[in-house]
Amino acid sequence: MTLDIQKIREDFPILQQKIYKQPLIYFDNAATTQRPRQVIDVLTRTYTEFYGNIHRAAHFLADKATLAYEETREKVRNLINAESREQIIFTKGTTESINLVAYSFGEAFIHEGDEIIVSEMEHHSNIVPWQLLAGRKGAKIIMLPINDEGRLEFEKLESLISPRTKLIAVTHVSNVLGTINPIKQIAQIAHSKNVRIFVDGAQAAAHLIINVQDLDVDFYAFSAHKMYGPNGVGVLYGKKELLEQMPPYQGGGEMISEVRFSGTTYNELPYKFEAGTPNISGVITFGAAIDYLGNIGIENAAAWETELLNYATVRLIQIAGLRVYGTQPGKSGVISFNVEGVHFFDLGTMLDKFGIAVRTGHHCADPLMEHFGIQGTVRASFAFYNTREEIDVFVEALKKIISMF
Ligand code: C6P
Repeated sequence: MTLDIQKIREDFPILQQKIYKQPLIYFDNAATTQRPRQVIDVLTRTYTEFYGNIHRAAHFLADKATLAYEETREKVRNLINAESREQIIFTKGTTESINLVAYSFGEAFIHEGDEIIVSEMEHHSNIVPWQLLAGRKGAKIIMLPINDEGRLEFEKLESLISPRTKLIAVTHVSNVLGTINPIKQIAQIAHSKNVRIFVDGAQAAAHLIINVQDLDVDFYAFSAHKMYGPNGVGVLYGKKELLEQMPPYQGGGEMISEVRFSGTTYNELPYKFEAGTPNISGVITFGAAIDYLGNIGIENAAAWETELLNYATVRLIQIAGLRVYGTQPGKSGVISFNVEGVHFFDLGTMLDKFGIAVRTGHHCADPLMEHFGIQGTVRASFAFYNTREEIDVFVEALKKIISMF
């Protein structure tokens, strides 16, 4: 299906404005996407029509809110083809999902001398929680390297796995390079050695069709705000046999079965991992974002984003002194680059004056920057509401800025 991009853009109020008197060009979608009216409306309706605390009260509003909250859980289950709704845990984002697993899986399964393999292209969120765990338990982090194309050297994986390896933590899509990792193959290798696999899907969930059963991953995490949904909502999927063996991450309301001073028993899945009042309006609104994305069609969105990526790449590499990082064929709609003689921060700041939003810096991926011997890059990341014309404006603005240096 060909998307009617102009019509789609009308759904996004924020895209209609001017920044410094220029039409906004929003190329920072890997950081966070914008929200369509259909999603914003549900947030408003939640607060104006059916807001109450979930799973607790006997009244109409609480019932309605509970129903809507649990409906989103079912939508997420369906979106990633999880076996059951008990395996869908709401968190506040990918980062919290990773910390939950690092703490709770770590408590149950990681012991002194154990090893955790983490790839070199990870976001800090998928490095630091494992380092904290390693520090607590006396475990070791082993790095799975990348090559200069920005591809994971996953053929080295087998030789890195030792009898002490317990888990591999890897991103599905790199937020800097756009590289899409062969998760299914990595999971096969891991499982053949009795190792578990955690996948950071923050940059994948809005761009790839995720089927956790087919990928056969043990854990999968993502954030709603990168999927045209609200911020402050994330998902953790986990295999049931593991989630059942893992202790709670946080204590509080809702995660208990019975509390006595002599001892407490815990609630069933997924509530065991959802302590306290969650982001009720956010989760309900996330349901609307999943519907919206479903109507667009993730494969349609991805096809258009790939067209934009290819178009931008062809135009950008013609600029003298411009180097693109991450050149793996078939990558996702993210393009990171530097221009010789111009600092990435200056490029980003001046692009902003043209109304163009990009991200600059290390993108929370210091080890990846170190691999390429750089401090940072400019990163343009596309969504289905971006256009070729925006890329033309972007490239021309970039050329003007470069000519000033
Ligand atoms: N990356 C970016 O500009 P949170 O913040 O919890 O929603 O997501 C963290 C995260 C984890 N993994 C990957 C691969 C990510 O890209 C991100 C978020 C944003 O690249 C903000 S730093």
